Amino acid sequence: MVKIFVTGDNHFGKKYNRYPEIRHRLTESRYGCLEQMVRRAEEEGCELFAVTGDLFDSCVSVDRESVARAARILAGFAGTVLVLPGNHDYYTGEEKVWKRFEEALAGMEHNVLLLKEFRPYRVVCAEETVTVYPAFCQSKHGTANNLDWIRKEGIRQDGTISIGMAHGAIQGITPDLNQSYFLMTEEELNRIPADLWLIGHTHVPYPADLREDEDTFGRRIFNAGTHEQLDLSNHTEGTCMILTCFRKEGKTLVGARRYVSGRIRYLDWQAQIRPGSGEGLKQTLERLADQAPVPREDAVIRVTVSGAAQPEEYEARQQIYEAVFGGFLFWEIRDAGLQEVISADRIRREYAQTSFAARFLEALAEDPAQLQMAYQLLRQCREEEQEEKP
Ligand SMILES: [Mn+2]
Repeated sequence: MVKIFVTGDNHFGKKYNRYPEIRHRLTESRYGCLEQMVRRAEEEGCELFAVTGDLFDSCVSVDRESVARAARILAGFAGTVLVLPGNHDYYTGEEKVWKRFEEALAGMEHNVLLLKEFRPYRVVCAEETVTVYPAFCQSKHGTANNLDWIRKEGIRQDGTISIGMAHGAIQGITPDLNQSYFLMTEEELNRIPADLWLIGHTHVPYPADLREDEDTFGRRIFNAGTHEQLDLSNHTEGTCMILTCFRKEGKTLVGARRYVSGRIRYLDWQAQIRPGSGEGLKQTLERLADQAPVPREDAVIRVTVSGAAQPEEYEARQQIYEAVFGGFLFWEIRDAGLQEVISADRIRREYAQTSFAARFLEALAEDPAQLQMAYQLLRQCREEEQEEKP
């Protein structure tokens, strides 16, 4: 038996330009999670720790200390670490990031294998020997994947556990509209008789339905996803996978579990304020805030607010946002779609009682949504009229 801890798309060195105020916290958290993952892998008795590409965010812009820090954490793993270059951190021999990585490793005791040649790598574990077939990237984009050498050379039938590792999009699983990310098909992977495939590039986990408390059998292709969510558009908790491989009567069985490794979450929320629903702006937002799946200090949120709020709440909306969301790591509000509830008082204040506008609006008083729309329309007309006046 051999156990493998699988991660990928870690993107160390990501600049977080969208969040300059909390950049430090976001960067630190990615390293903290990696430390936790190494500890967890050891507790689980994993002998291999596999990184399926994009350990680093860039080939050129990750500074020496940031690279060394990741190297140090990986070097601390008791077993063997397999590092596959991805498309963000591709390898041709010239890239700064890998020079820095290897220089850092040279100064420490370690068991890190940078998979930088298209050849089988053999790793001897306690009960099994493993042969790794790396299809790493040599550029940021590629129309063809790098599986060719494995197809040509073939998988050795020598009693070892064979692990294919590749970085790129998987047809039907990763969006790759221009087919520029080393696209592979599952069928293509299945035709190569490796015991299992560890794939990187897709930031969400595949298979998506692995359990945390129980092994799932029968799958051969695994993509762990990023270890900590990267931004609002990336819908994941931040996960890794723990695989247990057994040899039984000449066959290899693989049990797979997921492990939630991420701490910081990016949450994109929508709040619709409905006058007459009995729940105002503050209450609606508080209810939303209470649904955060992680402690507030670990959540980056964006809230899009629409509908209509009572005048007092509308007036004080900025204070309400601060009071409700102040405890979050970062919050931003989009409330261009939020309006003020139109009261009869207000209509009387703004329009002469006998005017068409006032009568029109009062006729809609029973239907707040319609009234809201009509009021907005009339206000627009008035504004346009005023603009046209010289
Ligand atoms: Mn990638």
